[in-house]
Amino acid sequence: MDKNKDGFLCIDEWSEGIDKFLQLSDEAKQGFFNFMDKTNIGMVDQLGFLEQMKMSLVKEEVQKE
Ligand SMILES: [Ca+2]
Repeated sequence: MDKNKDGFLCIDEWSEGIDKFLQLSDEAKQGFFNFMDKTNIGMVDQLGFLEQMKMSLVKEEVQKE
């Protein structure tokens, strides 16, 4: 995902990476990117993203809440 190995995902890296997990429209990907970009730097922390993906997958399996 992180092509230039800076530890962050820009929107292009993000968009390409998301395609491997989910089928989303460009608008949805942009919205999700903005949601994950908590510091508004135009980049998403790759580890934070992978954690989120893991957590959401676990949540879907467990369905406790
Ligand atoms: Ca990068």
